[in-house]
Amino acid sequence: MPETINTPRVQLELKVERPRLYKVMLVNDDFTPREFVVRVLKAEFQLDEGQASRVMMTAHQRGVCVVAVFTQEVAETKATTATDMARSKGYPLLFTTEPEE
Ligand code: TYC
Repeated sequence: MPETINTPRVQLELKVERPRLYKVMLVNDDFTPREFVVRVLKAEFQLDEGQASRVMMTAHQRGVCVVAVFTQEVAETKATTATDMARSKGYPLLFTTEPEE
């Protein structure tokens, strides 16, 4: 008897979920110069001058602004690198991360 006859078959259904995305948030403060905020946004988040200025002004006026969304590790690394850039110049500028709804 050939073994291939009546061999039980199992259908495996593989479901791949999209990774949850995380927002990088820019937090306003009273001390970091506007031009420095714009410089960090351009350097770490590849924003152009206009985009960086709008994000900076939104945080300045509303207290906080979403910069961009990434997977968790990329978001956390970019937020840390950008915050460290400011610390190295003595500014209190802060970037945080939070999961998207
Ligand atoms: N509020 C700062 C100032 O007036 C500028 C600033 C904008 C700082 C946005 C942080 O996330 C920020 N110099």
